[in-house]
Amino acid sequence: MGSLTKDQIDHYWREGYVIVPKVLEPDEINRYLIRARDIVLGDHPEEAANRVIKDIAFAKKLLPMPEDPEHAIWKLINPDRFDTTFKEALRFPRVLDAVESLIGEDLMAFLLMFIYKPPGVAKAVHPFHQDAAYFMFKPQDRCLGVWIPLDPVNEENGSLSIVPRSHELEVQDHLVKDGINFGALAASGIENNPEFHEKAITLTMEPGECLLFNTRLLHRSGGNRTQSHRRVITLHMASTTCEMTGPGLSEYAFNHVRGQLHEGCLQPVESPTLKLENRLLEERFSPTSKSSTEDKSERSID
Ligand SMILES: O=C(O)CCC(=O)C(=O)O
Repeated sequence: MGSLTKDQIDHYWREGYVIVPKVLEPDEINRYLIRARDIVLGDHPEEAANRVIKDIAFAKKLLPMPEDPEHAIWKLINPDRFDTTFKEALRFPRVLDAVESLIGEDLMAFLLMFIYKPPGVAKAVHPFHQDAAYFMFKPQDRCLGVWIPLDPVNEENGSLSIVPRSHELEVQDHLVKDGINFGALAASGIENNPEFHEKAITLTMEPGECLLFNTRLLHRSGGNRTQSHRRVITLHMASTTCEMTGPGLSEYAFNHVRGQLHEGCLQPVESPTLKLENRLLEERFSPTSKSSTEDKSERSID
C-alpha cells in the first residue's frame, strides 16, 4: 500500500529521492517551531541539556553570542527522547504512508533531529556526506532519510543540496573535519571536487513539504546568508527487516512505528539515559580526534 504514485516511486528509485507535498499543516508546523524555541530557552529536563547543541562558531566562541539564544543553535538531537511533542514527530501519518510506498509497512523510526542554520552564519556548512556511513545495518536500500523544512528553504538560507543518482555509488570513506559541527561527517574527497557541486541540485521547498532520500545519496547544506531562521525536522526510517551489521548506538533510539517486528532484525531500543553517545562516532571516524569534555560542555546552551 502506501500513498505515493507509481511516478513518485519510480523517481525515488531512479534519482535517489522524491519530494512529497504537504505532509504537515501550518498549525502543526507552528507547534514544533514554538516547542523547539521553548526547549532552547530551557524548558527541558535537566539531563537533556546536552541535547541542545550550539553551532560550532558559538560553541568555540569564534562569534559573539547573539542576543536571542535560538540564533546560536545548530540542533536538538533526539528531542523525542525527552519531549512528548517531538515523540509525535516520529509518527507523522502522511510521512509513514509515503515511506511505506518505498520500503514497506514494517517501519522503525530513529535519529530524530530539529536542525537550525544560524542566521547570518555563512560558514555553517555541512559538507557532502552519505547518511549510510553512520548506520551499521543492511540492506541499505531499506532505510531512508526524511527531511521536512519548517521555513521556506532555498540557496540563500542553507537548504539541502543533493546529487541526483549518487545513491548508485558505494558508501565512501567518511571523516570528521576540523571546523565542522560535532558528529557531522564529510565524505572523503567529495566536498572539494567541483564535479559534485556541478551535479548537485539545491532544493527550494515550502514549509511542510517532505524530502525522502536514499541513505547513500550525497547531500550537503550550505550556510544561512539571511537574517531569518532555517529550521527542519529530520529523521530516518528503516524497515524492521533490516539486520544490524555492527554495534548499534542506543543514540539512534529505534522506535517501532508501524507493522511487525522480525526476529534477528532491528529491534526497538529504549535508552534509559540521555547520555550522549554520538561521540563514539567521532572516535570511529577519526581515531586521532580529541574528545575533550571541555568541548562537550561548550556545546550545550545552558
Ligand atoms: O539540514 C541540514 O542542515 C543537514 C542535514 C543533514 O544532512 C544530516 O543531518 O545528515
